[in-house]
Amino acid sequence: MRKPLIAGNWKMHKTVAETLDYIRRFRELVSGITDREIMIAPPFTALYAAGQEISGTNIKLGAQNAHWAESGAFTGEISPAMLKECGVQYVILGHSERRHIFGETDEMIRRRLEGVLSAGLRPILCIGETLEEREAGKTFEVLERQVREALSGFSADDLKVLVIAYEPVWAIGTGKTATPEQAEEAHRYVRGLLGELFGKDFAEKTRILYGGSVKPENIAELMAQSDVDGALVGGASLDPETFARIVRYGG
Ligand code: G2H
Repeated sequence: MRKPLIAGNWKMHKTVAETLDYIRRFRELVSGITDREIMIAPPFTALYAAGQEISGTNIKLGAQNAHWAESGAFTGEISPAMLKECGVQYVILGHSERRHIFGETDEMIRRRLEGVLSAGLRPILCIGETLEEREAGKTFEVLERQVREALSGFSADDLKVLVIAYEPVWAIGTGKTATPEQAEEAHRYVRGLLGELFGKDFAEKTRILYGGSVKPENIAELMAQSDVDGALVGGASLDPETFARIVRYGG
């Protein structure tokens, strides 16, 4: 059984003070929930304070990226070891904003993934096609390339803690959610590919989240799909009440 993971990606939002205020409200709203994992990924600057504030709660901490090296001359980057010290457990990698705005390549994402795994952290590998690619009938081809390249050189054992997030680029921050059927079709494809690459058992155990304009109104129908194991939520995770409604879907 795959335990659902509902993860909030705050992107470049919230100061330390705003983060602490959010957590104080949010932890009350989700206390007692144990049948699904809950994660928030504030910006780097708020991670340490967030880690202190959520300690002892059922909320896990995520980061929005990580460099591959432990330390070094990499101005502007943050290492997995630094994140771990803040209490981070999950690291989002290869988000489409990193790929498309900041030029991250599949190879860079593979290296970041390696660094995250070596530090004992759990990567959430984001993949997804653009509108142009979907309309050209290349969705599966793009997903295959992104998965194969990011995961090349790793074994099923290395990737035990891997989470994948399918985020169609055309659905991100646009208010346009993939239909549950479109999400399921892509998730099923990715699970099949994981089976081919790492075996059926691995594929059955690996969680695949959906991301792209998830909100309280559409989470339940997305989660009702058999291959959707959670959500990576951007805009709708910024307000504690709204995100708590998403976390509590179906209940
Ligand atoms: C996709 C998602 C979170 P939003 O980027 O990763 O953002 O829910 O705002 O579409």
